[in-house]
Amino acid sequence: MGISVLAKLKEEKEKGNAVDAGLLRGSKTTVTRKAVLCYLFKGNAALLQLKSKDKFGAGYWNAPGGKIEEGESPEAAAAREVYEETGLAVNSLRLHGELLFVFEEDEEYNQQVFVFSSNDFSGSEKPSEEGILRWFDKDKLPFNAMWPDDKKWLPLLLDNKRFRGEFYFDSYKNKKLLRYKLEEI
Ligand code: 6OG
Repeated sequence: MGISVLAKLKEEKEKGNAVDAGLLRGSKTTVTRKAVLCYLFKGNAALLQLKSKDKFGAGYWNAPGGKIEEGESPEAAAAREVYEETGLAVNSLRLHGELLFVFEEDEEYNQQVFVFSSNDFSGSEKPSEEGILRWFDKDKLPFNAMWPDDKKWLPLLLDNKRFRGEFYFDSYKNKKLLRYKLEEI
């Protein structure tokens, strides 16, 4: 690795844009996007959203979430996104872990995602333009219509565990999961 690349990575890291990618043996992956996901649970049900056309992950069921804004904490972003996308106000959140998603052919989509859950919220849900909402039985989640990484780590979240993971896809268009690393913490 040339010195200029190292210098650039150091600069990125100082700006908070580079994250350790252990699967690539200590190399750094530049991540400019930081986002959150927040699973809401009511008894045995989980609230998912069918991402609308033109949204990131369109056609997939996913938890409410989205990008962290400048100067915002992951917790604040999770509460804001849940409110904007569901109309529900979360009173408390549990942080389960951090996931790194890498799209090898589309670096601009690489993102670090903080994953939360909550069973402590109020209000009544209403959909947004991000997508329609539906409560699913925790044991009947629509994994065939969800991001391919979800079936790897979501069982840990459902088990109330904490974890860290890295998932490598070919491209945003293909969404083929090439390899991954996942550990409980
Ligand atoms: P917006 O661009 O919509 O934020 N996200 C993923 N979620 C899952 N389950 N799997 C992935 O594997 C994901 N990559 C990103 C994080 C993007 C939203 O999509 C989530 C954010 O909630 C690749 O603002």
